[in-house]
Amino acid sequence: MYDQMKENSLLVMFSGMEVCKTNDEYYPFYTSRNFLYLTGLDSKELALLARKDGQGQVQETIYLLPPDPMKERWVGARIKPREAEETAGPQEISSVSEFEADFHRLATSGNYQYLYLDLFRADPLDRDESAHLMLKRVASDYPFLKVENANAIVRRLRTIKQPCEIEAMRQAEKVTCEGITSMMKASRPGMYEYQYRAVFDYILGQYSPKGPAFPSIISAGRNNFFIHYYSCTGQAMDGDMILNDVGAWHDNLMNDVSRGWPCNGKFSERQRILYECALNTSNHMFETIKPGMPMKEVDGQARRYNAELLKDAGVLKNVDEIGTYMWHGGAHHVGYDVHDAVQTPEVIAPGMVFCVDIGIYHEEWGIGFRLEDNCLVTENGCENLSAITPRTIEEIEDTMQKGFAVGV
Ligand SMILES: [Mn+2]
Repeated sequence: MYDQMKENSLLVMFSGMEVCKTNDEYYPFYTSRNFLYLTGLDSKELALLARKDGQGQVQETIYLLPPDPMKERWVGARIKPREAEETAGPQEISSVSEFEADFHRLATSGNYQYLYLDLFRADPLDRDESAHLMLKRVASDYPFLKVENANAIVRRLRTIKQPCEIEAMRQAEKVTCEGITSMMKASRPGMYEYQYRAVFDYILGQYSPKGPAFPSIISAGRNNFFIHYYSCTGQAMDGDMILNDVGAWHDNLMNDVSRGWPCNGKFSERQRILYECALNTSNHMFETIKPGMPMKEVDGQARRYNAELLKDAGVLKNVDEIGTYMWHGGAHHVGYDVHDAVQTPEVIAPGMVFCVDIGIYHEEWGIGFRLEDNCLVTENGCENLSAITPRTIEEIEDTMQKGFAVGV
């Protein structure tokens, strides 16, 4: 991080504030992923202040919430300086009550020209985060500080996963696999989408109190034609495909896996035709992806290859009309976010992890599903991190015949 910052610069990162839901209730707090990435600290209202001098020397201070026995009695213990030191390893630990005075002293010292802030917004109308509020204060009180965007630097770092992050993702894959295979085993005509979701959540609950890594998409039949469907109210009828698009996490790293299966455990002829096209396309991509390949070719090649297979199968007349059946790409990076906040690379490199997502939606036949796996790019090729979750027709049908252990 710091070697990419200019000399004579300050960096301020915030962990974030709770957002009010109603009256005195707040939404579950979610620490800024970039703060978490840099510090490993998962708690509200913390700050990191780093300063880089003219010789490139860096000093870091972490600001923690001060001890407050009465508040802690209600909502649990706050992070203690010793814990922060073990996790984040900063040179100094202080209290958030000191942050303003410390920043003022550094900003007016004459030693610093630049201030790095994490200024991402997904939408121009999004509410101000702590960094945006700070930007306004800096513009009025310290106009001589030139503001730089720390977000761009952290995105570049997050593009390549570290070995410990890849290991955490492997652990998450095991949990997701168990969650999906349990849904397959529980599956039967008449089951409601929310019952499938309850099975998935039950399994994840055996491994962590945090639940799914992102809102699960689980649908049946024609609901599979809503790409991001969350209501989970529908019922699977005999002959319907089930679609899931779900993920678990481990140490804040997550995965994103989709499978499709017939709710009655047996692929129909038409389901088989379409599923084989998706599977063979996915297999082709895992044989093809390697360092040096342009990133946009992942979706591009998958589309062209699948179009040829669908044409050979007699489903598609003209390969140019593949958009009738393939409604989305799916080569998004995954990591600390399900759509990971990386700098989308031009070219694939070792250590990247992104989804290979082949979706086929045939409205006339009433069959829609996607096959989404997590691709880790290696030195010479790639590895399918989610290969353990049943993906061939035989594997899925065998898994479904094994029946289910949880009482639903
Ligand atoms: Mn997905």
